[in-house]
Order: sequence, then structure tokens, then C-alpha cells
Amino acid sequence: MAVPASAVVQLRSQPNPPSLQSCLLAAERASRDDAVRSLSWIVSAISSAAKGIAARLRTAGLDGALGAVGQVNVQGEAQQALDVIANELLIRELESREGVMVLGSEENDELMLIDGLPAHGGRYAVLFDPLDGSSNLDVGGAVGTIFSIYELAAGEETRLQAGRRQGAAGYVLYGPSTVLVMTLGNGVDMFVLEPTVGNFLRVAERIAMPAKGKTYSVNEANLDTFPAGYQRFLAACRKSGYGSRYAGAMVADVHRVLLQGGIFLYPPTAKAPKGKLRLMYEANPMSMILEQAGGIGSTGTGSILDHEPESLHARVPVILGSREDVAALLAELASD
Ligand code: P6P
Repeated sequence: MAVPASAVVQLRSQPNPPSLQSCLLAAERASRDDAVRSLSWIVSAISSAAKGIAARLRTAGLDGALGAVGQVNVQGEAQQALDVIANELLIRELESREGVMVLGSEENDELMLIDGLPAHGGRYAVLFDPLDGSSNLDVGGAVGTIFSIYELAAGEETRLQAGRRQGAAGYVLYGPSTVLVMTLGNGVDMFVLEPTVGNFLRVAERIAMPAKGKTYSVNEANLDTFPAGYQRFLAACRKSGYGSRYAGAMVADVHRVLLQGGIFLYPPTAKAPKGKLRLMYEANPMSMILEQAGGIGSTGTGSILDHEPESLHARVPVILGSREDVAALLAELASD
């Protein structure tokens, strides 16, 4: 059954689309909550870093910034030169913002404590994957930045919290265009970078993802080592005519699911029995986005957002998708 056109998020150009900055200011004016005021200031910092990252990505093939730096990060992954550049741009933008007390990055072993004690307003932790999918860089594939923002109570600076406590989350997809998707906890908005002026302009607001899709996104090379319930679910998808799409970059794959519906999976595998993707700066922010858009984020045994973090770089199995698709998979897993 074809997915009705109305079921896919319709993006349409509009005259004079509002900029990210004006939308953040409107959110501040609409909210009497100091937290929204500070969160928008932090999202603004991330958008500034994202413009710098996008610019470096555009010329990386020309100025020799591609390739690995010969180091391995805390994940045991070869660090790309642009991983380091993106990480430094984000840290520089964020550490200067009032209220930012803690930074956590995929590229840094430990949390970074910042003495950004606010004169007024809240205290915040920002966790991020600066350049998700960076192994795609040398072959011109899509990559992204993922971010997660928590408001901290005094003394909570070094305590990792479950994703349900996030105040804001989002990602930047560096593809044919540079797209920023974010939520402050009141719906999901999408912005596209207008490169000549350098503004992110809103192209969709309060995104509601389709209840069901027609594609699944998973690394099928690992199929034989997935738990049986995943294998049964994927066989049923193929039988009912689902397509398969896998970019090898979580941001690109989840963005497709947000707009078109369907399901993204990184199940437990023999090589990664707890899953490969990191809870704090990949699974949690993406789950907040999808839940705000009417989707579901699950570890297969519970909501991702309720999963208590064991460590900054803890990994979890990831199921992110449309309500009906995720429910069908969870039913299969429950019968294992
Ligand atoms: P695999 C990129 O390295 C990443 O962290 C995610 O962006 C992506 O979804 C996943 O790993 C890809 O992993 O094992 O399929 O190459």
C-alpha cells in the first residue's frame, strides 16, 4: 500500500521564512521560563559552530582537511581531521556562553567542566557528537552534528541524567544543503542554511512524522547476528514491499525516517552486544526529536529516554521510527 502523500512531511518554500534567531527569540518571548531563554542562546551557539563546520566541509577536499589524523579516539575509532575541527568549533562557541557549565563530546574521554557560572539564569550541560558518520567524508557522503542540552540543578554538574530530562535536542545534517532540526520540548522545527546570507531559515514547523513508513534503515551486513525478533521483523518488511536505505550516518538515516516515516535500527550484534550507538549524544537527542514528532525511540526493552546512563560513552541498542513500525518490531521482540 503506497504511503499517502499527506502522510509524508510536506516541505514547502514560503515567502519570507523566519530565521532560526527570530524563532528562538519568539520562543523566549512566548515562554516565561528562564530555561527556554538560555536554551535558545545555547542552540544559537551551536548554529554558529554548524555554519563554520559546513564551510570547512565544503572546501575540505581542496584544502587537504580530509583523511585521518593518525589518532584513535575514546571510541576506538580513527579520528578524522574534520572530527577534530568540528569538535574545536563547538567547544569554542559553547564554552563562551553564559550558563554552560559542562560539555561532553564523543571526541573527549571525560566531561569538560566550564566555569560559566551564570550571573542569572540556568546552568546547562551540552553533550554532542561533533561529526557523526565522519567515515563518509572521504567519499562525499552525508555527515552530521548531534546535540543534547540539559538544565542542571546546583551540584548536578557531573551527574549524567536520563534522556527524559533533556531540555532541548537536535542535529545538523551536512548534505546537499545544511539542515538544522531541533526541539525545545514543544515540537520539532526544521531550518535550512541560506549560504549567501548565512542564516538558517525555517522550512517546517511542528513536524508530525507519518505513523507508518515504507523503508527500513539498518546495516544488513550484521543481519545474521541480530536477535531473532529483528530478523523476523526485517523479513516481514521485505515481504510487504519495504525498501532499504542506509547512509552509514545516523543523522542522514534518522532524518529520512523523520520526514518520510519508517524505522532506523542499530540492534545488538556479535561485535557490539550492547549496540554500537552512544546513549548520551546519539540515541537520547534523536529519541527526543522523534518522540516530539510523534515517533518512538526504544532500546528494544524500554524507552531510550528512560535508560539510565552508565557512563558518558555508554552504548545502547537503537530503534527509532514511526509508531506503527516500531510497535510491530517490539511485538516481534516480545515473542523472543
Ligand atoms: P556501521 C557512524 O560511525 C555511526 O556512529 C552512526 O552515524 C551510524 O549510524 C553507524 O555508526 C554506522 O555503523 O557499523 O553500520 O558502519
